[in-house]
Amino acid sequence: MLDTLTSLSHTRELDDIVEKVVAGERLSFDDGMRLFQSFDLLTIGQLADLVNRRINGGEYVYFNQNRHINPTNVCAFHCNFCSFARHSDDEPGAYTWTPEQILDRIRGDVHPRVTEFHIVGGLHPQLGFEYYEDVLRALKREYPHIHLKAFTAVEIDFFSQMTGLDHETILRRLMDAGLGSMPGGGAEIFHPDIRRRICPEKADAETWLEVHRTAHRLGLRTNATMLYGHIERYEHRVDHLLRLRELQDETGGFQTFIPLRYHPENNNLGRHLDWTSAHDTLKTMAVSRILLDNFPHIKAYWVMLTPPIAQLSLHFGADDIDGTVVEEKIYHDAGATTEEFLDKFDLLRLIKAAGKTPVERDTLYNVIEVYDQPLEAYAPASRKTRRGKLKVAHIELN
Ligand code: V47
Repeated sequence: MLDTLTSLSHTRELDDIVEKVVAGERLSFDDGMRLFQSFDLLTIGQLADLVNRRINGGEYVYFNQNRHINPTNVCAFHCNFCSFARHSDDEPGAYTWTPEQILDRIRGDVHPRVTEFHIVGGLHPQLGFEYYEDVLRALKREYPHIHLKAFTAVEIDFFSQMTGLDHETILRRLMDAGLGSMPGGGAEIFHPDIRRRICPEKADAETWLEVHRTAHRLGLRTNATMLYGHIERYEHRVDHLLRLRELQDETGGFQTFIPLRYHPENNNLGRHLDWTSAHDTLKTMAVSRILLDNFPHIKAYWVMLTPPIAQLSLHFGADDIDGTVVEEKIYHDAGATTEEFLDKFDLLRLIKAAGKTPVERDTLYNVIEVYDQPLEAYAPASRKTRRGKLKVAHIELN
């Protein structure tokens, strides 16, 4: 394996790092910097693929049938990268749904195979913590079998400041209301030089990590993210990834890491910035997989990346593409042109056309179904011609 990888290495500049990864050695801060600084994308991709194979076998790619819910976009904080927030109920476009309005809104699309609600939103200055508990309770009452992955560490810290209760008490109360796990948002970039410029009011790195540490201690699994492609430099990305790796060594409670590509439209930061490149996106995915050697999964969130780049990411270390999503606001307010919903067949097709086997999972990665038959076996009638032929190129039918 070593010979193959080093002989395929294009520039040879990464040979010593290739040797370390092949030997299963952990990479240092400097190694991480050299990976980001290199343009030898194929070597980096191969290394990420090797790590993915080691951790996940490399054949399976996970997805779920989920629905995103953003209960309010009214937010007390002013993050410079955010296009979703409104700062008062009166601002044009501001909304807050009552728990009943949420139920009315989702009823039409929650079919029996949906296993997860992903719930994040604004930090509403007046609603009070009880509103957020009520949202969880209402969803759990109507859908007791659906897992609630809800509220970022930043939201948990905001609830704590609002009520004077500590993080543990807030988390326990939310668990009583139905909380099953936490998403990875709000991490942005941990380094204070960047954090104070992009989200000065947000919980700092230590607080974000402490909330996740507490959640892990209480038995909750959580995810982690990194917002990249704005004013941060490579050193800030490596610092961010290594802080996550350190906490994971301590608790083992993270499931998935999701690199989030910055979207520059309709926000303050975007007045000075354009979209980062596809090359940078694939490299960031791959370097994340290589450095986070203790994270079980790396997610290529298709809404944020576009389905074609999410598909390519499956050969650059990612083993998950998120789910059906249904309704998405945070990225679409910031310039995303992707769909908000892909159905199960779309996801199967995307994964199978990359030569991988789709696995439908629940939030905690319990396997629901392995789709190892040819794609045709899963096609609904709407995807076939009147003669019963599948409307995709024959070359995809693997
Ligand atoms: O925390 C906000 C980011 C996050 C922009 O855990 C932006 O499975 C890019 O965390 N450009 C929320 N990013 C989304 C999130 C997430 C998404 C999917 C799955 C999971 C998971 C978590 O979105 C925020 C912030 O980092 N964000 N604005 C923007 N303009």
